[in-house]
Formats: sequence, structure tokens, C-alpha cells
Amino acid sequence: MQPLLSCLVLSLLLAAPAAAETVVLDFEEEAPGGRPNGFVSAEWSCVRIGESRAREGRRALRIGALGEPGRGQGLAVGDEDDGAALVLEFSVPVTSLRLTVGNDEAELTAADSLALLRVFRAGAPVGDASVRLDRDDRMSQMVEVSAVGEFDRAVLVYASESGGVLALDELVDDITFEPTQACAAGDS
Ligand SMILES: [Ca+2]
Ligand SMILES: [Ca+2]
Repeated sequence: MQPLLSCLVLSLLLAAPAAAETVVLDFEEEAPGGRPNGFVSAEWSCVRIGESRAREGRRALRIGALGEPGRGQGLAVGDEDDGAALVLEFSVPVTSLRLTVGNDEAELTAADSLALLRVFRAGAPVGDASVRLDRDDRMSQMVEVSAVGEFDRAVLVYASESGGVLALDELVDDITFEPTQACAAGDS
């Protein structure tokens, strides 16, 4: 390639906005153990991970082995099945979100039990999705929100169809989303 042409191509490449790629938080790069509320993922720094019943001294978020072949580590949310919800806060807006969910043991669920995912933009709800739990106590299902535009907050909780929150800890893995831009260091 001629030097002038290669210089032009390079300039065009540099001028293009950084393409944001699908992000998957699979927790394999995280050290196992407890986490404070609102901790920043080691795998992508533009999301804070928390739980809805946070209070001082409480450590209700835990990363560890899920005990299922091929799945490695995941995230447990809650403190002995107290009904806390998972809260994700994105500093870069995202346009879709999918999570694998488990810990849906039959003794603590009912036929109408759901994994319920709600998403928000600037504090206002913009979409939700749910999946009826199969109650097999395994990471066997996914819940996904998409085609709702941009959002910056998501809440996952186990609930009944009538909306009552279940006293059951969420167990999640493979938190997958499409950011609207790349996450620059320091954005979090
Ligand atoms: Ca994993
Ligand atoms: Ca299941």
C-alpha cells in the first residue's frame, strides 16, 4: 500500500467510534469469596453489582463454584434466602441483558415462581421479562430483556406471578449484555 493511502486508511480507522462488543460476565476471572455491595466487576469495570437489602456490615454477595460441570464460578445474591434482589448499575448504557439463573429448589418455589428481570433508564422502568422457574435446583434457564432501547439499571428477583417476592437467593452466571460504547478505564 502507498504510504499516503495507508496513512489515510489508518486515519479513517482511528476516526471510527470504538465498536462496543457483547460482554459476558462469567465470573471465571474473579477471586472467589464475599463482595461488598456495589462492587465493580473485575471482568468489565462499567457495571456495579449489588443487592437490594444492603446495609452496613452485611455481605450478601458471594462469588464461588456453582458445582455444575462446565459452569465454573457464579454469583450468589442474598443471605440465607432472604429475598434480596440482584441490582446491576451500568455507567455505560446497554441495550440487552441476559442472565443464567439457578438455585430454584423445589422446596422453596411454587408452580407459579418466576425469575423476573426489570430494566430502567434514568430511574424509569423501560422493560421487563420473566421465565417460569423449572424448580430443578440447577442453572438450567435464562431470562432476557431486549428491544427496549437503552437502559442503565437492572433488577433480578425471584417472585410469584402475583408479584410477591420469594424468600430465595438468586444464583446467576453468564451475565451477558450489549453496551452502547466501549468501557473506558475510569468510567466506573
Ligand atoms: Ca461461570
Ligand atoms: Ca433451574
